[in-house]
Amino acid sequence: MADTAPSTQIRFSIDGRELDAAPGQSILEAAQAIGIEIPHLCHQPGLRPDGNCRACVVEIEGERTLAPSCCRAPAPGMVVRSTSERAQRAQKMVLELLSADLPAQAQTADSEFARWRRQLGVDASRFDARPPCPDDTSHPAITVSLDACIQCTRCVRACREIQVNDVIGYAQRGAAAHIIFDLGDPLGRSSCVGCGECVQACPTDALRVAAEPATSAPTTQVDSLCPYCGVGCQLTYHVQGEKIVRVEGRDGPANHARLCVKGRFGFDYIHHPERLTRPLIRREGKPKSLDGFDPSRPLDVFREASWDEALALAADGLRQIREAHGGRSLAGFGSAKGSNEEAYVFQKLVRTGFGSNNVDHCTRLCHASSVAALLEGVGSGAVSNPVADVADADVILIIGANPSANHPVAASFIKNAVKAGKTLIMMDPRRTDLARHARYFLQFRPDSDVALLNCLIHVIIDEGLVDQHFVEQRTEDFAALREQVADFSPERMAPVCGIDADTLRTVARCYARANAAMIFWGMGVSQHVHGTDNVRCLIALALITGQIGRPGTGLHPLRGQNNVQGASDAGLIPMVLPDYQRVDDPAIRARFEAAWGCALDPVPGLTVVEIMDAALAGQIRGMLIMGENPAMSDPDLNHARQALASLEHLVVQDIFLTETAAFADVVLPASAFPEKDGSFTNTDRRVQLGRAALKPPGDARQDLWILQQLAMRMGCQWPFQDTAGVFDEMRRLMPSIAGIDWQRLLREESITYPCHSADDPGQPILFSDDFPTSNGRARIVPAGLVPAAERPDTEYPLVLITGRLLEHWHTGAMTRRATVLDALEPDPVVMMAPSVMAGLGVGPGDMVRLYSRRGQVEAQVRVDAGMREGEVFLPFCYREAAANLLTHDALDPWGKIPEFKYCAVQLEALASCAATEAADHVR
Ligand SMILES: Nc1nc2c(c(=O)[nH]1)N[C@H]1C(S)=C(S)[C@@H](COP(=O)(O)OP(=O)(O)OC[C@H]3O[C@@H](n4cnc5c(=O)[nH]c(N)nc54)[C@H](O)[C@@H]3O)O[C@H]1N2
Ligand SMILES: Nc1nc2c(c(=O)[nH]1)N[C@H]1C(S)=C(S)[C@@H](COP(=O)(O)OP(=O)(O)OC[C@H]3O[C@@H](n4cnc5c(=O)[nH]c(N)nc54)[C@H](O)[C@@H]3O)O[C@H]1N2
Ligand SMILES: [Mo]
Repeated sequence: MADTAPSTQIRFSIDGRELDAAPGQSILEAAQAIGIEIPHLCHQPGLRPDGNCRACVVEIEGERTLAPSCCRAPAPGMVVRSTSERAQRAQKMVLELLSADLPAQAQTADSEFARWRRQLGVDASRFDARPPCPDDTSHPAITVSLDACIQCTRCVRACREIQVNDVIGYAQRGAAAHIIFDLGDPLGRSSCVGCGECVQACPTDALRVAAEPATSAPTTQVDSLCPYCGVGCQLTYHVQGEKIVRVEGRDGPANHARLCVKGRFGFDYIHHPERLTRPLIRREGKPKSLDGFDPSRPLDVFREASWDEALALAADGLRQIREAHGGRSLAGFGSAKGSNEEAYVFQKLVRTGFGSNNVDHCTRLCHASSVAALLEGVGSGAVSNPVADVADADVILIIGANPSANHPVAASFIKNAVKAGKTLIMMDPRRTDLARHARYFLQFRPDSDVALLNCLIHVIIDEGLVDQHFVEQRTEDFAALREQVADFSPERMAPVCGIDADTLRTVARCYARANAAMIFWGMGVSQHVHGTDNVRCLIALALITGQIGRPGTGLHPLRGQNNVQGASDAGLIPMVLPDYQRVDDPAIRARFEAAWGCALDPVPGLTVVEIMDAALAGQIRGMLIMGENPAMSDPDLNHARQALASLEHLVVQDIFLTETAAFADVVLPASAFPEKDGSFTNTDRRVQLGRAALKPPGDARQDLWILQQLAMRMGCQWPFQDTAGVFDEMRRLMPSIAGIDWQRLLREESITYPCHSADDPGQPILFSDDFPTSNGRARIVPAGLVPAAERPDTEYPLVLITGRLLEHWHTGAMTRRATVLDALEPDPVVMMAPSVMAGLGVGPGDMVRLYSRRGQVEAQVRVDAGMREGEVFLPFCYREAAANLLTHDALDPWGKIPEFKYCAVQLEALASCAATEAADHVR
């Protein structure tokens, strides 16, 4: 060993053993690396060493005092003793002193602290205890027992330095010192976002999971992933009997053991009493409607059936329509919450069993415009660089995204980067949490992205900040861009986008001059009738400045669902087969026809909103919808629900009786995320493994099994034995994952594609040499100004922005059935600026009615100083106030994405509505 150790290693000895420490390693860490455990409490891997508890003291030869090994660096030749009598006496004394204050339950708990006490043989303490203090149970997820706190400050560092939420602080001095939340508030009334990083850090259970059962029954641990967003956090489920009792972050490449409130506390939806456990068939004569529909009373509308009966009915209905009207009269919505294998099998079922390309999924409502612009510009629709690259960036630009709420763990790495000195630029009509970390926050007018971005491009060209070499060598059509943006001077654009000319210049320079600058964007960019144009501008910005193809640069559309990247890759898209291979390319089609043994429809299929329109027009007659809830998530719901109701035959495969299931003829109860094995692809293009921790409840079945049963009954003969078998077929047809096989995935847990061969480590950063376009160059596509489809007017004077809340997932199907999440955000709210409230004469908590030309909803007012005047924000997760009753289905012509982020509404205080109604009544 000694010969091979690099010279930078520091050789020393501990407890008689020679060892090498890497530069920067503490004595404690070096000892741990060779299996010597020194007691420690305030030290936690990943947290800055603090050295406050002194449980880890060791004796160093030649030194008079003991040294804390967690923050002491070894020196060459140092002789350290961690188990000498003197060191151990001190370690034990620390534990005994700390034990004195602990309440009884903390003495016996299975905490890290209790384990150290047992290990060192410290039982009862000889010292006087502090007077006990009552638990703080104000937070639905986390219980605080301050008397079990040993002031190790791990929670403070976890909250401030890891998650950068700055909720936990340290108050007073000496014996009175204690942790506080905000200014000494109860946790439940503080600004805590419930990420639970403090719970994971606490060694004494002073901060603990509120709902965790006190029983000491054995738990099994299953390594898996988070089922919510595209960040792709790795986690471990702790299972007791048939229940998940706790979730812990795992050290995955995308999360490094961090989680957010949903990933940590939002998993008990799977145990909700409304879980579907038996196949359901609509009762004769029950109207397809949401009026009076109650998901807790399925038998009002449906009757239970055996799998045989339900599957036969489901498949027969579809087959009859296919036989009578052709494959193009059927359509399927697959799921971005399912695995890659499920998505692949779903699109194969539609393409070979239904007989058309009418297969789509929520990507259409999400980043369809981004993907359209990216494929056109750089030849690949996925991100160019992973989130983790923020550590290599100098400038981070975020536009139209709210990562603190929607990609919270990614947001924590962005905040870490800002703390490390990187410059954050944020652009959004709404000031969201992350904006307080931004050097430049541009609260511009919604709908004016092209004006804003073209202006930045104008400044960059005007001031000679273009990367000429990059533009000449790697791109085409720069001249057209120069011409297009000539009129977009800061002075002309300032009034259009609401940002002053100086700021526009400063920000353009900041981005262009950075050594490495990275762009993230979200739905605020993509969900517009000019979504594709918005993204064209972002691509142009990166291309003309050469901010792409290197670490810390590039384009990152933050992907939403946990597997929207993978579902798209697997072919849940009407124009392309798996791996974005066009269905209208005869050579590609021939390849798939040979592999699948049947003829394929050469015509690209319809998209989500087009399918709804076609259903209403009688052209689409039958549908299979798996793991999507369009009766809540589609725009203009009155129209979409009418379309669903008009289908001759609708099969819904879900885990709950959703609003969409209310229109179903057959409902098939499926497996939830923690009940299945499968691969999932995160926003960074990392393919990762989800593992089953539980069996589906009752008679619910695996999604993959259900899809294959339907396929078989529609005449498909498939050879799949298991999930791995499906993946194997996928990799043979998808060049970008050809190098990933199931065994490798099991071994490595996370592999980034493109990965072409078994020895390809995967490519996290794309485009370093060329672009995957026909000539290897990126195409610069200029964009002009296109207004939103429905602008405010005197009748509907306000702009409605729809979006998300941290605690809820989309249509609420899962999170409103998760105890903690629903307790945190139980009621429909609409956010608005104080001035809008004053204008209406309403206060926080008052009810208002929102109207658009298409529908109306009622919600509670929430004051949001981050909103601009003239705009209101409504989350779309509440079925009793479904935001999409108000939105409209105007589409972006390229991405076919609806304009969820902009329509015109009117607001009325409900008290005054009531008064008007009463007056009407009297008349
Ligand atoms: N908690 C939670 N997390 C989620 C989800 C969830 O439902 N809940 N969903 C997941 C999914 S699928 C997705 S796609 C992502 C979405 O994540 P985000 O893209 O962050 O989502 P949104 O909240 O819809 O919108 C982002 C921002 O767009 C801004 N915006 C509105 N109009 C405009 C405009 O004209 N221009 C610009 N530039 N910005 C505008 C809004 O003010 C808002 O801050 O989140 C994922 N993560
Ligand atoms: N107004 C407005 N509307 C929007 C948006 C917006 O910003 N504003 N955003 C749009 C965007 S970006 C998106 S991505 C869409 C999302 O729209 P959807 O995908 O329709 O919304 P989810 O609520 O995520 O639906 C997921 C469904 O899958 C079910 N499910 C969960 N896990 C499983 C599983 O393992 N198996 C099966 N079979 N089912 C499962 C859930 O119960 C739920 O019914 O919404 C879009 N709609
Ligand atoms: Mo999304």
